Amino acid sequence: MEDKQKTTDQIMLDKMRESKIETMYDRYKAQQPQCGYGSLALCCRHCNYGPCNIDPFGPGPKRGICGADANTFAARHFLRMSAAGTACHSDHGRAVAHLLVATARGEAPGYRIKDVEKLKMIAECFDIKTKDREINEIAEEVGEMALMEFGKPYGTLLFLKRAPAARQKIWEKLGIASRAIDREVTESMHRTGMGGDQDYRNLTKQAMRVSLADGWGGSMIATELQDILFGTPKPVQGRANLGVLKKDYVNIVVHGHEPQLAEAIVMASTGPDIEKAVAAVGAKGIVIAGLCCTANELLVRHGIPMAGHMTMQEGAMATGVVEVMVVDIQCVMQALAETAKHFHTKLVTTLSKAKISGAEHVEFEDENALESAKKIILMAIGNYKNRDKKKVFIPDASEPNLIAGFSHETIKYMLGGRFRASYRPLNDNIINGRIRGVVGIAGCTSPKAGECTQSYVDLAKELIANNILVVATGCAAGQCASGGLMLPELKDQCGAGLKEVCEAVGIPPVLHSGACVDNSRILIACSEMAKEGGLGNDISDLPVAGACLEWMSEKAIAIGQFLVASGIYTVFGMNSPVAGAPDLQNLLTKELEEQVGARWDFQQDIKKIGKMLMDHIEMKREALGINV
Ligand code: NFS
Ligand code: SF4
Repeated sequence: MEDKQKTTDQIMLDKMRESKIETMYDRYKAQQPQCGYGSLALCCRHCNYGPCNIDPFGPGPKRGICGADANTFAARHFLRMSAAGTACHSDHGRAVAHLLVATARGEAPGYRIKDVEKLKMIAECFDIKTKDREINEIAEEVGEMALMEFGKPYGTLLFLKRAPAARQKIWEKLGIASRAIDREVTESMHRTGMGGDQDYRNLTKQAMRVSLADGWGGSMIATELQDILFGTPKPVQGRANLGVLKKDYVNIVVHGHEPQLAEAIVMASTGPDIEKAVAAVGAKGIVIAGLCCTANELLVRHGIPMAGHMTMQEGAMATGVVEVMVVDIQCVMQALAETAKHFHTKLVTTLSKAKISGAEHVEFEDENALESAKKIILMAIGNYKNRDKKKVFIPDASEPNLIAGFSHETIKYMLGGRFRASYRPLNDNIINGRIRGVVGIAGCTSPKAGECTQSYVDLAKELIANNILVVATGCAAGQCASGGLMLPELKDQCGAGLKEVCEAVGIPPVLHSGACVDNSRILIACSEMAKEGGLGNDISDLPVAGACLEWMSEKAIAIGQFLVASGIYTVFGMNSPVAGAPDLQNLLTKELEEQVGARWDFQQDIKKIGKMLMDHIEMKREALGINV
């Protein structure tokens, strides 16, 4: 294959192989064959009687030492994954709430309230008075109220009220309306311990309740409070690919998830002293680029370039031009410490809750964020001289320009017009069939799916060609961004109806809506579409669906489960997380439909997923009587 046809990550991977630098693909190979019990969720080590295994096929044991069966094994595992995913997004949300309070109190130098309108809207959601009050006073109360959502002893989460009334009734009837976020996570751990909850249906209900505490709790708090602090995303131009890193510049790559770190790095990267320091080392300037969800956060709010998604992190370092890779938490591979040894790159951790052996640590707190950020920037500038020019290799692939920044507010505004922003026009375009439906693609990239795949790009292309609007988040969005899919010109690859809408409104057919916590934006968009009328009265009536092709993180499971519990049919690629428990698999992929009006599907062959999503959308259209 000519280099030109190869993706940047493939070019980089080839180069790393040539340079004998180990990658995740090597380690993936070394892990083969992966444990069959684990792959089927038939391994339990929740107590020291174990580890226990269940033999799915042969004459071996069908129960653990305590008597737990395959469904219990898999359901406990599934619930723990949901709880862990919820904990990740929610602990992130908590950090943002703390920052909002600190900012309001003037204790977080550099940060400020950027979106007052959203602050007031969230205050109203929380029943906080806004009239005749100082902005900072409102912000402090909003932050504190958000913090209470984690541990309040009574009642259910306040954001659940943002769902359509019909949806709220379903949650109440099933007893899955989430209570305090920490309570749901703790209870999930409690129930999955040895001798706890041992009914797979009951365990799966808790998986819904804890995941709803993610989507409508921790993730939504993260998204909304970040918008208040850093601005609600609006369409913005950006660039993506390893090509955003520049030879003659000091390159700082920000990797991880919580945008407060990246925002501080951006704030601290300008000013006369920094310029002087850069000039003194002979560099032309500073490039800040993002990786993983930090990249998504920076891209949708500021148009700051994205170096890549999950499976590109080692490759980004192997360009040899990264002076500092600064990380916070989640999806940061320990392998980076080893990759860094081949280069002059410094790997810098910033949170006391996430250190990596071999990395340098610069502690990052709300109160000293700017100072720490400056220290890291000066460290990068100082490290520029240590770069080994012989090792520099930036894949010469194009770096597509793109448009990102489609919050649900923006989608509403762009489609609905300046004066009466609403989802009416989107609903109308769905009803008249120009747009068949909407698919949210979310989640990770994985070596299990193949080497440097373009699976999300292929899926998005298939969907838009069939007049389905695509909303992307997380690493799925990252892959679509580097695949050049977020350009208005892409309308030419759309079906006629979607093309017409994209042309009239000036949006690309694949909308970048942010990081994984921003899947909460999809929940709000769907709620508003349902409330707008004409497409039923609940999220489960809408011709919409969700897909994650290459899931990796426990966070992806929590997302899938809250999408389903919110009424959105969701397909995951590769292996089912509960494959060894046929009854549980049946519950997730069939029975849940009766409970929550939506279900999971798992499909090994990711090429088949496009058709599954489209069939679902047509089925919903038919039920609505709009099969035009
Ligand atoms: Ni989502 Fe973001 Fe990417 Fe997967 Fe990891 S970065 S929070 S978990 S790998 S999409
Ligand atoms: Fe085995 Fe039961 Fe203990 Fe799990 S909880 S390790 S199945 S005895």
